[in-house]
Amino acid sequence: MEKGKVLLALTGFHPQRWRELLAAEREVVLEPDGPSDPSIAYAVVWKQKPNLLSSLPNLRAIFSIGAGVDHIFADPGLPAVPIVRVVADNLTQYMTEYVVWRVLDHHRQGMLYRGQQQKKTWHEPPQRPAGDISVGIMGLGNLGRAAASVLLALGFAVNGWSRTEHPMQGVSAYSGEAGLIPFLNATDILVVLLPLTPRTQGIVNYSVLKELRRRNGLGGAVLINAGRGRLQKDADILRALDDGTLKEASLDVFEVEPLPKTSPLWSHPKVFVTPHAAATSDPAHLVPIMLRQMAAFERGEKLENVVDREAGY
Ligand code: NDP
Ligand code: OXD
Repeated sequence: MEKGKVLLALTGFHPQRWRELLAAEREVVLEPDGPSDPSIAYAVVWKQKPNLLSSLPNLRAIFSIGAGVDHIFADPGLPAVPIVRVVADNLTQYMTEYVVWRVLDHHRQGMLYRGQQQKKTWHEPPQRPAGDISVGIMGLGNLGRAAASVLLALGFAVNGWSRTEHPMQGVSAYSGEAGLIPFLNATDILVVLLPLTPRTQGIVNYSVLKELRRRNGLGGAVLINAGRGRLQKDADILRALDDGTLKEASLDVFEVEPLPKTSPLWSHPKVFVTPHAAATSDPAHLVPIMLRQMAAFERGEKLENVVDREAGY
């Protein structure tokens, strides 16, 4: 197969570094030469413009620059070519760091101590062992499993929830709709690492949060969402924080991003906000993986990490 040209179509990311790195091996353009440009073989995208890819006659594959692909499926004119998502050690490592950082901060009462420091209060609250706390990972996929193994090594009890059954040593695994309530009932700290699909949209709502266990040590249930903002209902999280259903939350993603300045989440004393920064897409690590895949595809090999269109992730 002939060496194909790359269309780089990024919204919200500066293309320069991606372009330079892709250009080491490929011809790269930022716009097709007309709506049915025959020269484009691959599209490397983040939130591509709707219908941009729909009539490219020789498009072979679409590469997401992130692990999530909801931004690609948002396009009503998506052509029927394989969609490849990011699975990369360095992105997985970033996400593991974020999850472990936030779990430890809630477990070791970081919010309480930051408040005490502001008031110059010298007070030591009771401490609990990690083994008293169950961390429930909603979305026990590539990122969820990596975080789970580090949390297990730290001594936390770990539960996982996935669409299909996935046993993992040391993790109490739940799956499907039937597994959701038992999973929540056994979870003190809920970590959301689901993809956004029609089945998961809005799943982090008040009635789900109400099912969390609030038994051991933490003094309430905790939510950590690093999956996607539209998995959650921001208003339900606020309600849950204000009536004690939730003790605290760490949110990296929001229904609307950037989080509007008017959102009460910004200044809520029980909320820790990061700007969709849990695991960044670093072109220096991700472009070589894409280039390797394109070259392998042209040698007749199969693409890896191809999205299941039916499942939507
Ligand atoms: P994976 O596809 O490897 O894992 C997804 C997991 O979610 C799987 O366990 C899957 O189940 C489960 N799942 C999907 N749909 C359902 C459902 N309806 N019910 C129950 N479980 C479900 O994805 P990754 O781990 O690589 O990434 C997860 C998400 O993290 C991405 O889609 C993205 O949205 C988000 N992300 C956020 C970043 C950030 O910076 N905030 C950075 C990177 C990713 P099963 O195992 O059965 O397939
Ligand atoms: C991703 C992201 O999906 O950064 O990789 O959100």
